[in-house]
Amino acid sequence: MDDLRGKYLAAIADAADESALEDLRLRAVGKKGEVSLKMRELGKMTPEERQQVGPKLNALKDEINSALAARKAVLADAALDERLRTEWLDVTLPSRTRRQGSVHPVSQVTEEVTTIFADMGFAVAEGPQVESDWYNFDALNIPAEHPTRTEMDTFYMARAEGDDRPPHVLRTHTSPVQIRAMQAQGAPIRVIAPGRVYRADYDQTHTPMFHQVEGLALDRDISMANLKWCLEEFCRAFFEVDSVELRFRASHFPFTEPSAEVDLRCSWQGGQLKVGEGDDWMEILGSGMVHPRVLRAGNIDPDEWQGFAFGIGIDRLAMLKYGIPDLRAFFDSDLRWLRHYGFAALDVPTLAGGLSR
Ligand code: 2NL
Repeated sequence: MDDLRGKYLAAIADAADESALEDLRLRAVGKKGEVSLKMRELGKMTPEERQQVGPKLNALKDEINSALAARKAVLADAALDERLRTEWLDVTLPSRTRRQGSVHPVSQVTEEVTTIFADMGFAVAEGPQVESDWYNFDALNIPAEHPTRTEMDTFYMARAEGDDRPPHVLRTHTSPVQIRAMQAQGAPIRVIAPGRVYRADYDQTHTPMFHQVEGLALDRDISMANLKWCLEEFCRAFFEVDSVELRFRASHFPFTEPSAEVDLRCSWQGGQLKVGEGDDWMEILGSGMVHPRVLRAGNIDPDEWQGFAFGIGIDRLAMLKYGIPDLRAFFDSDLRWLRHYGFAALDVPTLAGGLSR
């Protein structure tokens, strides 16, 4: 027993790491360890021998276990000391030079548009980008057989196997946000809904994700005249010119009646856009008087309330105002592009302080 004690206590004191310790533990007091085997021999002894040897073996086992625990603590301390010695940090070193972030032109223009309409009393509404087909299509008087509903034009979400309900879609416009706003607030109402929209289209002038702002104003006697003033005022403020001229062209959308596409008088001299002068007309948005069926979808009585709605492409506005030639570069996340076209983070657009500088 003294040999065992001497052998294991010395080995434990010498163990270099935790795995060596575990090895020793198994060899000494593990199920088939030397001390455990000796304990099994107790069964063959006489009661007198057993009374003598048993307590000594138990004491030896306790002694070895204590030595194991003590050595383990010493090794852990040493490991921590080693980490503290090697993993240090000089907190007095100067920090990394600050990189200036920038505001994306889409965010900048969204802020500008929001600021202008907020000044006219429009609140900002938000809603989900994954919509039910009812909010995206039915509520907007877009019939089941309408071509925009096909997988050619719209991104459909997958349904679980065996789920036969109509699939959700990635919203193709922010109109569903306004349907939800009508249901939640009722009339009168003035909201704009800026945000991401999705259509299955990719070429020189289309990206599958782009940005739109829609506007909606409902009251008892809102007319096309109010729409025209609102849009003129918007264009004047947005393009930062003293006067603008708009041209309303008859058009057709399922959700408005009558409907009009709106052109802005401009000139293009040497690739430079000038708004409010010249002999060119540039289409900038679609609009109209909200269709009675769409009002009903928003739980609003069309015999009592009426109003206008419009939709503007934000990305195109950004290209026009800031002279950005290629739409696809908008979503490449190229830092050189962002530094070139981005805006200083703290230049928040305000009507009093100027929209852009
Ligand atoms: C376009 C056309 C438009 C609307 C969007 C709208 C929304 C509701 C009710 C009625 Cl809730 N209309 N939105 C109306 C007319 C045109 O967008 O060409 N946008 C770039």
